[in-house]
Amino acid sequence: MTATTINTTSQNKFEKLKAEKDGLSVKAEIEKFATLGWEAMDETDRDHRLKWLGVFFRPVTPGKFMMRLRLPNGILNSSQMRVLAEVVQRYGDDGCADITTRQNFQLRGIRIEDLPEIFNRFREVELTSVQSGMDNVRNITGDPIAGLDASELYDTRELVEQIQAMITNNGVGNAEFSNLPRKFNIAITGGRDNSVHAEINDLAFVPAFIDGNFGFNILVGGFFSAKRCDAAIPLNAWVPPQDVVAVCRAVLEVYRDNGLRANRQKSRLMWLIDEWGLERFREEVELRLGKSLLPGAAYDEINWEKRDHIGVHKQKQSDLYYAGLHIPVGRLYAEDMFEIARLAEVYGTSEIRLTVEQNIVIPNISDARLASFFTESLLGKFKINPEPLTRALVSCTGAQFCNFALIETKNRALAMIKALESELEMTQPVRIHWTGCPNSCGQPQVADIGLMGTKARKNGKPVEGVDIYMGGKVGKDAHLGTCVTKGVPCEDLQPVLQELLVTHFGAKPKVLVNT
Ligand code: SRM
Ligand code: SF4
Repeated sequence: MTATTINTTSQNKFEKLKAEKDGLSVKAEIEKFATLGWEAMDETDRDHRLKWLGVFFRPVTPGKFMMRLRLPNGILNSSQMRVLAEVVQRYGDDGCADITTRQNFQLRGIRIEDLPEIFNRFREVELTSVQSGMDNVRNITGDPIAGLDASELYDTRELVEQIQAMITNNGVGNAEFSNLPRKFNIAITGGRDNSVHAEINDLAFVPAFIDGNFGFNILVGGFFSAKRCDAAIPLNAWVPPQDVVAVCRAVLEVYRDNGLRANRQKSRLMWLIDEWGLERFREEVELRLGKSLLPGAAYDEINWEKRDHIGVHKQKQSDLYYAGLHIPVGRLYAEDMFEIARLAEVYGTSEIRLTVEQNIVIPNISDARLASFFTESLLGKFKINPEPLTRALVSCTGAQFCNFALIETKNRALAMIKALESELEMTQPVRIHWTGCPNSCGQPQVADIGLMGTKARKNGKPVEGVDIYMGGKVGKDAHLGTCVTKGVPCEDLQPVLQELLVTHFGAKPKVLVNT
């Protein structure tokens, strides 16, 4: 079955809108939409199909759209960063950018009348936002220090580029993969610390050797949704690097043509694997691939604790360093982005990388330039040695821009960390992840302490609250955390977190000295 002959007999609202008109077809209508304006255009095009171009209508801020890019392996250059900065700059206070939990950028404040020009600017610097939302493959993640890391087993950059090129037809859009049953996440890691959270992707490749040959063990079916969360499971298959793109294609074809489409709550890949069993799923992938997959290696090479890439670290190239700058909850404004672009040019090789912890890495800073780099005022705002709790803070978008949100997240997360750090002496970073609703974009299940927005009650009245998750383990032996406490009102959260940090993470109350 090809993409154009998908069986859409039992159709929900989303299957219907896709069957009526492929999401990618709005690409040809951008000039028309820009002239019509957001209020006059067709609502289905505006609220749904535009997401195939990475343009998201925001019901919370109508008329001010969000744009989600695609940055394979989280890498961009300073010219691209400047273009993104110029795009958000024109929207004044409405314009900003967020680094996402998939090593990616989202831009805010976008006006529909500016889309033709924005897409032109993107084309000039080879940026694309195509197929980054709705039933498409999301940004493909890879090691943020690929090619820099002396201990890496494989440099993931080229493979990630190739997978994106295959899926998006080199960034222009590919109707072959524009009608999946649901979203789909791919990650690939060649390092030893699983810096991409492989276990929470629908399809992931982790380093493993067979008879001394390098390749990847394949994991499948990892996902979070409001209804169900599962870590990916081994497919019991191993591929050499040169087969990774073909395996991605084969898995996507199997999922596209057989994934469950009637109930969107059950449309992610794991539900198909449940229905078929892993053996049949593997056989169907082999059929599409046109050859057998080798059995998976007995163990993979993920045997390090996860690094966060903050701070200045030696690269494998002699006399070169990379600097990881902490970006509080991933939020950047135009002036920050111009400055980051400048630093990357002055001290590095114009390259900028993003991490799944919503931070930035500037690679290739020479030994001789380090002393001068340390004097840059931007490092006062985006620190290379932040406080332990701040250092590991992650937050999803939340109520400021997301209509699914049950609570405000980013500002609350920052205020809470500040309050906790004023009360506690920490000896180690503790990964606290905030997510505004059960969709789990902020990945609370991978955190030491995960906070998921919910409606709680206090004194008989509804208030903003969180469910608390604990036990998420990343890197070696990664596994998901679980909910330990439900419905804590946000206004009562600080002492609860304080207690958890003291009891489980060695925090000590600060001795306050009267002056
Ligand atoms: Fe997400 C939907 C933001 C990573 C699971 N996610 C949304 C929407 C598009 C909802 C909406 O239309 O408002 C959010 C956009 C809000 C906004 O204005 O920013 C949104 N998701 C995000 C981001 C920006 C969170 C962040 O602050 O970093 C991340 C963008 C990643 C990217 O660059 O593509 C983001 N979302 C994730 C992740 C984490 C990951 O991929 O590692 C997950 C859990 C993993 C997974 O998908 O299996 C995630 N987002 C969801 C879901 C639940 C999916 C499901 O199967 O039910 C939804 C709801 C949906 O798709 O229907 C969702
Ligand atoms: Fe929005 Fe919920 Fe995702 Fe946060 S977790 S960005 S609130 S959908």
